[in-house]
Amino acid sequence: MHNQQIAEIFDEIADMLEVEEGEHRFEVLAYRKAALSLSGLTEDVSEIYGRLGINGLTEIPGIGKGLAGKIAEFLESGKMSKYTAMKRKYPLDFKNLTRIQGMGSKKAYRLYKEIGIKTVDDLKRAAEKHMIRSIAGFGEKSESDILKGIYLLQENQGRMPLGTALPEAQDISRKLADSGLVERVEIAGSTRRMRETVGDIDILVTSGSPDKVMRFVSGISNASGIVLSGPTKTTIRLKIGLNCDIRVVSDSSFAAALQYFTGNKDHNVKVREIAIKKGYKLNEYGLFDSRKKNLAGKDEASIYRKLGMDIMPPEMREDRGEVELSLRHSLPEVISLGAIKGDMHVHTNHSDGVDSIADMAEYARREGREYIGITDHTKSEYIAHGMSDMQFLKHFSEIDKVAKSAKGITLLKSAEIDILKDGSLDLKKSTMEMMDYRLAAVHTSLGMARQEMTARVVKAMESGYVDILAHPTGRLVNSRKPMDLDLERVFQAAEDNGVALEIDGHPDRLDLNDENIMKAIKYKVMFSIDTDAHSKSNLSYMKYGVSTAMRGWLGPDRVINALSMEKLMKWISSRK
Ligand code: DGT
Ligand code: CA
Ligand code: CA
Repeated sequence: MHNQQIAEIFDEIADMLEVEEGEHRFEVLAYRKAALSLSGLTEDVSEIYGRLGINGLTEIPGIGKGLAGKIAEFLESGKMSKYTAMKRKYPLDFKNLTRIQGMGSKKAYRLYKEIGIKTVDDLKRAAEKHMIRSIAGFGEKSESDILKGIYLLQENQGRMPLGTALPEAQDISRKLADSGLVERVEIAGSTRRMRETVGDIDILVTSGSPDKVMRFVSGISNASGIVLSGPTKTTIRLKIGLNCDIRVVSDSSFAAALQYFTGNKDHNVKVREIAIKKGYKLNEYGLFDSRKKNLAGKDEASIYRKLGMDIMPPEMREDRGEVELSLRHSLPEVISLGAIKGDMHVHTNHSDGVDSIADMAEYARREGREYIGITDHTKSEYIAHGMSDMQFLKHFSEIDKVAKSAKGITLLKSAEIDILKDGSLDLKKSTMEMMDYRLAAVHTSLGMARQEMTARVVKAMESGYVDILAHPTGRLVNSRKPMDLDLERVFQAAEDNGVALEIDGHPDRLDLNDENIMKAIKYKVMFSIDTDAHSKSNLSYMKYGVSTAMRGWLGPDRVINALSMEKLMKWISSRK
């Protein structure tokens, strides 16, 4: 996939433009939007370009003629001259430096000018030697924050966010399926379990000619090298910076191999013990009885069945009690993608999204949604072009206008209201009363102390003007720790005030995460599983939210956007 690569280059150009004299505000924004749009795209830009040329590229939201030319240049030559030229002037690793919490491109550049810091390693060494605190504008606290941010990044090093790993795994699977060399292809491992980060991708195939499959994957364009190559297993190094194991298994072993390589390991160990107790042997080749006959059958379900168990979705296979419950046939029912009817968190080009209200509505309908709530930012989020009360009035009439002509989908008026430092909300009550429902979130002063931060969030929830608390902890996968919050108090406040907790399905967020969902379920609270989409293609992020909910064992009866439109409206008015 070139999309991610080009998106990263565009983001880095935006970083560099940001530190330029005179700030190229609109250019920066254009590059950021383009990066966002590319990273959410399901089809590889090289395929679009191959089929439709430059004109095809300009059809991508956020990509005009100029940027299309740059993409084409990169696809043709592997280089982008603008990037190369700017990089000469700014030889810093902006991409990784700006991943450190609180480190923007301007700060990074200042450190480069002052003491020549180019990489995260340089910065770490300098901070450990206390060289940062004496630089104007930094100080002791920011030095220790920088170090904390670096340690957090390094803890997760080597694990890739699911939002990058899954599209890559799907791309490789599709290429295998199209190769004509394989019969069955399945993604396994942590990617199939939809864990929020992935250590390596695992793919299983069946094939009559394993040697050809091994040769095929060695030459695949996703690979930057071969780590290991055997007759039935190849490990390739991917350009995105992750390994991928591709295994060829026989058709009669496929079900057992899929069960085995899906894991996780602790789940497997328990399932194998159950097999042993029944006098069987379970491994990646099959489920064998005492006469070595393979009983595994065609699919995983038949393996679990023969062991006296109910099958559970891969998302639940983490040895958190699912094996024991499955043996007693008392697994809880969990939400599934098919049960989702609406999306309560959607941005448009009225704030920091890429696409229009009408386009978002049309795409949401194609994704199978019956209703969506438009939740653009409020004025305090000025970087995201948040709107004032006045602007919201116009915005609402715009939504109403689109709603009239939109077919097969209902549009709801809402906003992602900023919870300000003192816990008050960023809009007038009269504006909030015009909405169908209200979603609120913390976006600023994320470093507040625990007591203060908890009081801030709880105060907002008690206002009577918050229906959904969006991305409750504020964490970002692999790059930002959750806010310091007393979550038990927040969950209690959600129960007391009838506020739904969001499971933000944006793969950078996944917030609440699986563990917090398990804790929150113990309270009488409802949940809202949303995409937080900033472009049409982001509307497909629902799968990440739903899988996170499944990993947290959330039942469909607890999800407001699994309700019909009428029941949702009842829920909203019941809490007014
Ligand atoms: P990752 O790659 O760290 O994100 O996590 P996984 O779960 O994909 O782990 P990986 O790639 O090492 O192995 C894939 C699956 O293979 C794992 O989930 C369970 C299975 N597996 C690996 N090693 C063992 C083992 O020693 N015993 C058993 N029973 N299963 C194993
Ligand atoms: Ca793996
Ligand atoms: Ca593996």
